Parts: sequence; C-alpha cells; structure tokens
Amino acid sequence: MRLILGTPKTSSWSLRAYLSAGELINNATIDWRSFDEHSKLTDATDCPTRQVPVLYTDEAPDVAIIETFAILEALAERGGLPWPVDALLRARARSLCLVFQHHSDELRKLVPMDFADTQQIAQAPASLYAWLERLEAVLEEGRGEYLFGELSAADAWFAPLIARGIRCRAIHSEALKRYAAALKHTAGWRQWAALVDDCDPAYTS
Ligand SMILES: N[C@@H](CCC(=O)N[C@@H](CS)C(=O)NCC(=O)O)C(=O)O
Repeated sequence: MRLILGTPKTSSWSLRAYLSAGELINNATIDWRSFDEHSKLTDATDCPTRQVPVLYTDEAPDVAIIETFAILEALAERGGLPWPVDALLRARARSLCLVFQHHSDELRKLVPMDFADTQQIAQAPASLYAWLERLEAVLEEGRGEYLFGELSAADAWFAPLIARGIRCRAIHSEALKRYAAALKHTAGWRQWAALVDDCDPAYTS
C-alpha cells in the first residue's frame, strides 16, 4: 500500500488518512510531498486532482483512490480504523463527518492546522467552538473514550479539529479534555507528531 501525503505540520487531510490506516501504516510506503507558498503541491506526480492524500492499494497499484472520505472507507475495508459496528451509529458517524466536510471551509482558513503552532491564535472563532460543542455532545452520550466508543474512522476524521482546538487553546470541557488526551495517546497521533519538526508540546503532552 502506498499513501501520498502532505507535510505533517499542516496537512489536515493527510493526518486523517494517516490515522485511519491504523496499524496498516507500519507496512505502508509513504510518499511525502511539500507545499509551495500558495499551498499548492510542489510535486503532484501520481496525484490526479493535484491534492493529497492519495491511496494506491497493493491489489491495484495503478488505481488512485482520491478524496479523503473514500480513502478512509478503503482503509477501513482493508484493516485500518473501522467505522462503528452498529449500523445506526455508523450512519451517524458518516453523517457527522460529511456535514463537517461541507461546512468547514471557513474554519479551515481561519485556523489552519499547525502542529508547530507557528503563530498563536489568541481568539478561537465561533465556528471552532460550535464544532467542538457538537463533538462534546456526542462524547457525552457516554459510549467510551472515543466519539462512537472504540477508536474509529470518525476519530481520524475529527483529529484535525482537535488539533485546531489545541492550537487555539479552546479545549475546556472535561469531556473534550479526556477525548483530546485519548487521541494524543493513540499510536497514530504519536507517530504523526514525531514527524513534525518543532512539534509544539501541547500536541504531545
Ligand atoms: N476534498 C479533498 C481535499 C484535499 C485537500 O484539500 N488537500 C490539500 C492538502 S491538506 C491539498 O492537497 N492542497 C493542495 C491544493 O489544493 O492545491 C479530500 O477530501 O481529500
């Protein structure tokens, strides 16, 4: 399996793909790409939409799987982080992820993910708090450490939102603090943070 991913410090879509690979990441070839000053890939070879992430599977090494949501699905089917087993929870998890995808452009621009916290963001935008509150409501349903109980693809999807919450020092409730701590303890998050030059300790402690 080959994953084409962007810079660990800032590539939030890549973080999702990386985390959702779960243990598969240990046997994956990762092709890291960087961005220019306009946030465009400096090398878009094998990236059909000139964006990352891109997944190439062992069974069809010439077929590019693009769009992060589809990559999460493909990885879950191959032993990566699963979606919730319960059908209703699975549908809710996918709905939440897709609603976020369709309504997060502004938030992504206001608070780019940055594991090195290059510039402090003193004032968290209302849209960040609104999304953190939505996650908090799911967590308070009390299924366990993660959003839908066991660690799932939905947690990989929302990891960049938690990273944005950390960047803005906007994680205040006990439920969100516990969730952020649990995410930070996952092998995937720790491996990702270790890839970031000058990773801010807030992402690892
Ligand atoms: N809708 C795409 C978005 C992917 C995306 O925006 N990737 C960013 C990196 S985080 C990228 O490749 N940016 C370069 C560009 O848009 O030119 C997906 O779900 O994968």
